[in-house]
Formats: sequence, C-alpha cells, structure tokens
Amino acid sequence: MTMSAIETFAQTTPEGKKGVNATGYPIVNEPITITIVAQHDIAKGQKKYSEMELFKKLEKKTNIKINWIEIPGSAWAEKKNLMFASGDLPDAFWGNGIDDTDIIANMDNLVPLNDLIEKYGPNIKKVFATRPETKSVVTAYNDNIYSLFQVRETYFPATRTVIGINKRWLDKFGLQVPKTTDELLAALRKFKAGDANGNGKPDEIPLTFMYAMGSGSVRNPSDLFPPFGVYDNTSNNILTYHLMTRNKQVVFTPMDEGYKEAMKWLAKLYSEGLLDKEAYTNTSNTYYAKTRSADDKVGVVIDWTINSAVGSDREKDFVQLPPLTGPKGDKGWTIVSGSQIARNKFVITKKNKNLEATMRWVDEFYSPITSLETFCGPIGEMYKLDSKGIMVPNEAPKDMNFESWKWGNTPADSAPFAALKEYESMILPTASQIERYKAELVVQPYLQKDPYPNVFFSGSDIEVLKEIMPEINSYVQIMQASFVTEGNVDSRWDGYVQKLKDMRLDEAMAIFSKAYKKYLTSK
Ligand SMILES: [Ca+2]
Repeated sequence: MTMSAIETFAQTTPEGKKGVNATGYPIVNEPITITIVAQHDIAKGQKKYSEMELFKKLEKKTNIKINWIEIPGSAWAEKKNLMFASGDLPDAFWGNGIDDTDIIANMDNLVPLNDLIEKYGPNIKKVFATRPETKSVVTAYNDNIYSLFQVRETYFPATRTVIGINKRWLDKFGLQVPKTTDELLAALRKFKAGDANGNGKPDEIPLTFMYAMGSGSVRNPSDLFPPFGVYDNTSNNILTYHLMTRNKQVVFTPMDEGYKEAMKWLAKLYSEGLLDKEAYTNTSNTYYAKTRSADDKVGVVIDWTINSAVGSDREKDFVQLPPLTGPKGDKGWTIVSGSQIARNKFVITKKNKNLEATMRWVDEFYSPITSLETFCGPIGEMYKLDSKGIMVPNEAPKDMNFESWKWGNTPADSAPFAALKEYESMILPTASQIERYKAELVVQPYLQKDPYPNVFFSGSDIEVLKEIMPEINSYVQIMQASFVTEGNVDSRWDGYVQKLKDMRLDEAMAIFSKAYKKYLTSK
C-alpha cells in the first residue's frame, strides 16, 4: 500500500448518521464522503471511476461523494492483503477484487448486510423477490449476507457455445441442417468422403473444436453432450467444474452413463477421421488457422459466435446447428452457471460510519435504469433516449469498438447491479449483442433446467475441495482426450471410475451435496 492510500484512509467519513433520509433524495442532507477501494485496470483512453459520468450524476442526486482508491490488478493482491492484515480498511470494497476466501477469512471485519438491506435496500429486495437465486448466491453458510451481487441478463447469454455448420457443404450434398446426432454423423461422413470443398484433395476437417477449461471452454464440445443426457460445465469455478443436477441430486458428469455414451460417439467420429486429429491439442492459433482458412477446410466449428470462429468473410457460409436429438430422445443446451449471477461485488467494512447512507447509495445500482447504465453505458454519452424513452446506443468514436468504449465509461462487469431480462424493453441491443442474442434464441427453449448453482462453501470445505478437485479435473481432461482418440471406452470405463474414487471424489461429492441442499433451503 502506498503512503497516499493510507493517508486517504485516515480521513474517514464524518461521524454521525443524523440527516440520513430513509427514502427520497438526497440520501443525506449534509454531504458526506465514503472511501471505496476497487481493483481497476485503466486502459488507454478509458476513465477512472472518479471521472465517470455515472458516479458524478449519482453524487449530485445523493449528496454522497465517493473517495475512490483504484488499484491495478498487478498490485491488487498485495495491497488488499495488507489492508485486511493491518485493519487499515476503506468503508467499502467495490467490484471484482474480493473473493469467497477473503470474506471467510475476514468476517470479523465485514458488516453483515441482512438488516441494512431490509431497511435501506428497496431495489435489492425487489430483485430478491423476482430472482430468489440472487439471495441464495449471496447468503453465506452462516446465513449472513456479506456481499452484494450482480445479475447480467439484459442481452447477455446464459450459454457458452454456438455451433456452426458449413451451409455450402450441406447444399453441395443436398442435405438439410442436421436435427439429430445420427443426421450429423451422416453429414460429417459426406463432408469427408465427397471432397466437400471441391479442390480434389482429401483435406476436409468435418468437425473441429479446441478443448480448454475456464474462459477457453467456448470452443469445447460440451454442447454435443446434451443429446446423451449430460450437461458438462467447465466454465467457471474450477472447484465446481463438471457438476450438474438431476432430480435434485448432484451429478459429476464425467462419471455419468450419458457422458460415457458421448465419449463413445466422439470416439467413433475420431476413428472414422471425422474429428480434427488435433481437437484435444489445438491452441487458438492452430484452431483459427483451420477455421478461418481461405481454403474452406472445416465443416462444423464451435465458438462464442460463428463470426468469432470463421471470421466476417466466411460467416455467411455457415448456419447455426440447433440442439440435436440423441439416440434416446434427449436434447438440450448447457447453461453456464454463475455467468449471469455473481456475488462479492460490494462489501462494507466495520470501518464504515455511514452504514445506512452507504446501503442506500449502493441500492441505487439495483434500480432498473441505473442497472442498465452501469452494465451497458450511461445515458448522455453512450446512449440517447428516443421519443418513447428507450435507450438507443450511439455510434462508438472512430478507432474504438462499442465494447472498449463501454469499459471506459462504466464499471460494467465489475459492479453491483441487476440488469434483468425484462429490462430489454427499455434498451436497444448493440450489433454484437444482436448476433449473440439471435444464436441464444435458437437454443433457449432447450436450456438445461437445473444446473449446479453458485453455492457458498465454508472455509474448511473449500480447503478440502482445493486438495481434491484440481487433480481430478486434470485427470478427467486427460481421459476425455484418451477415450476419444484411443477408443475402447467400455473396457476402460470401470478402471477410470475406480481411479476417480481413489482420488477422493466421493468426499468432494458429499461437500457438493451438502452445499446444494443448503442452497435449496435458502432459496
Ligand atoms: Ca478437398
């Protein structure tokens, strides 16, 4: 921590909560200052939080001035730890820098927010009522709420992948867009055997993907598994990869019968030369060299959008593959649990002498219009209101796309807010939101019903999961590649399951089930 930051902390807000209005504006009659620490990397051309119009508007309305201390990601861990260790704390933390472990380790320094929300959080309470899962997500295992949440639903997908299929190739062989796994298999066989790109060489790659965890999982084959009854989520918290629920029971997908069937199906594709030989070793360089090749080499691609897979020039040659029906009639699309609802976006410390005013201030971010301005961009600079009062996006300045423009004008994903689905009538989407949204509409009727939720583990449970799960996850990853590329899934399956048990999977599953039951009762 720098000296200046410590000095800033020393000038804490004035004592006394007289003059806090329970409703209406301003929130306080006499201006007050609240010190907030945030992790914030500021790219060239972007603004500090202290310079953003959004916060300035709020200061005028509420009479609450924010003394922002913005710390870059590179210095964050050290400075944050020092603040907690020394007790030299701000009034609140904002954004993405606080995680469950920080909260568990520092509960004594944090203010439980339950009563404050009840009395001074009318907007938050409204979101709790319409989205009960938001309350579950922020409720710790001791029933206290230590942090506030974020909801990203307005033009934001609940899914990770879009699958695209080469329409020129389908047309060449007189094929319809496949609706079942069998029809897809038949199409891939045609692609391979029939010189689909017409160059006289057997250079077609009927299906390709790039297997990765976390944010890289947008190019995974996971959405080819729901036809076999499994939803394999590898997108968020490394401790809860591969979990789904079925009939209120937690399932570890890589041990499920459906996953085994999916492995056998992919192994068949691989053995027939229909799957990219490098599907499990591709890097983004090798992947995009194939998908964006001018030689028209690939039949089926997996990515965030078709455009991101094949590029703007070839996008028109591809159409989206709808959810396929599997051999037993199963059909679905994986929901990425935790990408739409997240916790730990705002935390109040025991140093705060203006609890009521602080809660009223942050509650403002959960009003519909402030939520949209926080998530999408402020009215005035980035959006204008049309004659019906609908937010319409302005053109981004030259040499800047709308996304990077947004990051310079609003905290967006690093903020507490609730941009709900139903607010889509209040705002028009941007061009890239429209593309992703259209793809989402195709899979929406078939979305996974009960993904494993974003549960709150206790500190000791997190420690156990950290011991067990990363190792299991790497074993599963290696074995998926092995099952698909080497086959013999049936004969090797029992040994694989036994090995997972030897790696203490049952112990982890007991923790997952306990946390899930707790989550269901807090809902
Ligand atoms: Ca060819």
